[in-house]
Amino acid sequence: MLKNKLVFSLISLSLLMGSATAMAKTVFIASDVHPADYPTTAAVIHMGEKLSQQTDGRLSIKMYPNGQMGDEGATLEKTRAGAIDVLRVSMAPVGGILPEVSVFNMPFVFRDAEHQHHVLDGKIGDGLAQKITDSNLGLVFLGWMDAGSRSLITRKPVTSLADLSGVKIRLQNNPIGLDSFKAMGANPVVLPVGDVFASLQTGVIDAAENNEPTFDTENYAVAGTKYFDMTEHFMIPEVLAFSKKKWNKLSADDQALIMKLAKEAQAEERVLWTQYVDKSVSKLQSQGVKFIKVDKQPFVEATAPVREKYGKQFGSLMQEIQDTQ
Ligand code: BDP
Repeated sequence: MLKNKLVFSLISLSLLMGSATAMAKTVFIASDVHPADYPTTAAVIHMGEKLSQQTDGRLSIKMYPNGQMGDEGATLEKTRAGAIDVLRVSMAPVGGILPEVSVFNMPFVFRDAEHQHHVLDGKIGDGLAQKITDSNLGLVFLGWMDAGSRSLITRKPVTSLADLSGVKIRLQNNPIGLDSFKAMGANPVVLPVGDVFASLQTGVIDAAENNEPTFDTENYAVAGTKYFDMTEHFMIPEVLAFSKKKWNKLSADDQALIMKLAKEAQAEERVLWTQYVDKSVSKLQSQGVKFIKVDKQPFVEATAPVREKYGKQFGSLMQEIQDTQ
């Protein structure tokens, strides 16, 4: 009788412990300013699904899209502080805080997407990734994501520097970006991406600059900017990062798994990106947006002093990027 009782309590104890371990679930909080179907967000959501499958639900990712956790400046701070675990953010604000990794924010630094991929996938990309992780930013670099190239989003067509003169244009928070637009004769204003639509509508700004997907999802055509003037002045990659505070508490196996899945998310996002650009271009065209071919040469020349001024702080990196085939 006593023996039976003992066996019974041992069984219930182990059941209890079993369920206690099963309940030790960790949900990582992820943030993106873009909607859930945007390439960056979709790739991280899928990464979370795979993480959950591969750990039997022990680890998972809960995505807060649409800037629910704040604008990029705020989410960067929250990730540094450990309140957000997984952050997808533009390299522009990252370079704003950590100037030594800001080389990718330089105007006309990449020739095209293929050139950019070769740089990111090679030793230059790896070196900057390592610098982000090793810095006091409080981030662990997980991967790069595509954001294509940025062009002008205007009310009137812009094909020359004269057309851009004095135009109040919204920029991300990065000194290289601001100096580039000053050098091109515009009047740049820093605003979070979420404030651009209202600022266009109320006339606080005349113009924006971005890639086709953000032009589409942020609804700038509805706010009256119907021209996409294809200067392709910036090609700023996206960064996927983990909060160092949380990262340091994970086991080496979990870190390795997250790293592996992040690399898969990076590759997946590249595919999603090209598809989404096509979809956005069709949608923008149906909204009456005109895509304007621009002779880039005058814009390249106007921004030469910016490459000169900031280039020095990156040592030989500018040259190494140009030399990358
Ligand atoms: C988009 C980037 C996003 C930035 C936004 C911006 O994907 O990370 O917040 O531009 O202009 O292309 O702020």
